[in-house]
Amino acid sequence: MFSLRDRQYMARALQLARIALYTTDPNPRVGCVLVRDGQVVGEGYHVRAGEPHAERNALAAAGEQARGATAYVTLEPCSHTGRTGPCADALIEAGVSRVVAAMTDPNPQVAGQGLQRIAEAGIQVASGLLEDEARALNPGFISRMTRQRPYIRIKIAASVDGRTAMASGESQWITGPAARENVQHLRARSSAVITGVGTVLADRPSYTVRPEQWTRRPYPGDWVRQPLRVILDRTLRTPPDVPVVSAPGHCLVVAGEHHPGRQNALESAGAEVIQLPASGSGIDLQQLLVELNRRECNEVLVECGATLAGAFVREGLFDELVVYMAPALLGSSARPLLGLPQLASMSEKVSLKWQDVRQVGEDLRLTLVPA
Ligand code: AOF
Ligand code: ZN
Repeated sequence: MFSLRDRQYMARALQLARIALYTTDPNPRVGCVLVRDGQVVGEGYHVRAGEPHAERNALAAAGEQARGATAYVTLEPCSHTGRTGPCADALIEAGVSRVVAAMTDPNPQVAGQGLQRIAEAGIQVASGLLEDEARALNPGFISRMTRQRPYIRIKIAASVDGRTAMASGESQWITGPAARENVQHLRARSSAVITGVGTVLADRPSYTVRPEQWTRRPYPGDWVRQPLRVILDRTLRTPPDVPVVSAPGHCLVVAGEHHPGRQNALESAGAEVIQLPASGSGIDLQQLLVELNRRECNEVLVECGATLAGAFVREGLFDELVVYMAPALLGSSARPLLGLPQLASMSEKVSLKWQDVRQVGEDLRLTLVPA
């Protein structure tokens, strides 16, 4: 059904989609290539929500040459009128003769109807070319559309003996500058960064994206949003003057109890404070994900200490574990990778699968997914 040429053009469309990795949120990353008589006549990608979709950008570039062309799109053309009109109609009007999609759109407002409408107009359609690659581009969007929750990535920096902090809590600079810059890229693609108040107090992190400091800056610095910063803080202990509150972007403090005075102080400092159900062990993570789904969060990055990270893992609420491993030993009194104290027998172990291993500067980056 697909030729080698088809694959090459779809690979190019995927490459185009990737240019806007950090900007389309909450929309998916999508690329489009228009080819006529073996010539690329138009290319496009979606840049930001509210702006034209990939297909319209490609059609604008191709002009009249779109007539009779094949459109390669990394996501099924939309059939609904959201912030913009349906791309399916735009392709039909432009007179393309064939549409090849990498995957159908998991958005229930589209879900096959875009390709169906195009086929009904007498245009050849096909779907599923380089589908795995296309899905990997939008894990968060797909998760939100199909599971009504964000894609959860947990990031941990550890020594080779699996320790994340000294017994005192001292934890900064386990990994080197290249690993830390790599984390910046994970943040940049995330809708939200989640942390716990313990980490906020101990490390005073800002959790911002700082492209001006990147040595590898793939796209212009203004092509970056600040992810929503979420602090889980059951008893509302976050001091109003910490960097995570005052830094550029939006900070959401999630409390489990009502403390009007502290809430006012945080709100005056620019944070938003909400209350969610909580137990002694912390904020109800399921409810947190409901809230983040409501806020259209696609990918979320959990950057916190072992206790909170352990809670996400214990509840099975994670899709990816990214461990930056430094060539150092912190010793047996240092803190563990994850707080999972209740595991007692081999049968209770959390099984994972290796997805990727690579060296980043002096450190290793291990990417694991649930088995
Ligand atoms: C496409 N091409 O490039 C993108 C699509 O609010 P809107 O109008 O921007 O619509 C957003 C929805 O459109 C989004 O949820 C997804 O279903 C689809 N995104 N579709 O044909 C694109 N970005
Ligand atoms: Zn569209």
